[in-house]
Amino acid sequence: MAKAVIALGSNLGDRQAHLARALSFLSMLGTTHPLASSIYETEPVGDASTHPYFNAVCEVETELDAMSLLEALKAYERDYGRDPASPRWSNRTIDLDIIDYDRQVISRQRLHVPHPEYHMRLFVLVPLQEILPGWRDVRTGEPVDALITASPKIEVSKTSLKW
Ligand code: A4P
Ligand code: MG
Repeated sequence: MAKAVIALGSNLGDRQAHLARALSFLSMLGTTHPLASSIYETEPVGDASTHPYFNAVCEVETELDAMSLLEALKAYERDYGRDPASPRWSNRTIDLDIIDYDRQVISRQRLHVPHPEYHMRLFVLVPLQEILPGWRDVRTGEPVDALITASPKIEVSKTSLKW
């Protein structure tokens, strides 16, 4: 059994519904109910993203190996509206990124874990800190609080929206 941390993001359409549906999907991949953060509204990062995002992070326990988990997430993204040909960082109904897989370091062509940019992204770090306040980067050992302090500042607001 592995513990995986997954970041969810949506900035098109009914963003809350997209996140909620993705969380139900993730709970089916896992063996227990995912540990989910609050839903945050966040300022878009990157020139190709123009609308504010809803972001969240969850931890799932799964029997899938890392590549099978990636395949499952990509298949879900394909089914729920992302055009795989759209440019990187563009607006999207749902984005599911693997932030961590069982505290492993994985460098394969299609999968990099920890996610290569998560430590610079407040829209991942703030919800991550909410669910796993003792989190440390697996490579550097830096605590999540220090990553937050060092990360480029963007607006991140916790909402009171329910899953
Ligand atoms: N890939 C490699 N490692 C991973 C991993 N750990 N998790 C590969 C998931 N995928 C991984 O990803 C492109 C390829 O990365 C995949 O085929 C997979 O094999 P993608 O999800 O298809 O494309 P993408 O989402 O456009 O790229 P990426 O790098 O995931 O983009 P980001 O970094 O997620 O940027 N602003 C705010 N406020 N909130 C956001 O959520 N998101 C983005 C998207 C931009 N700005 C944002 C947000
Ligand atoms: Mg992605």
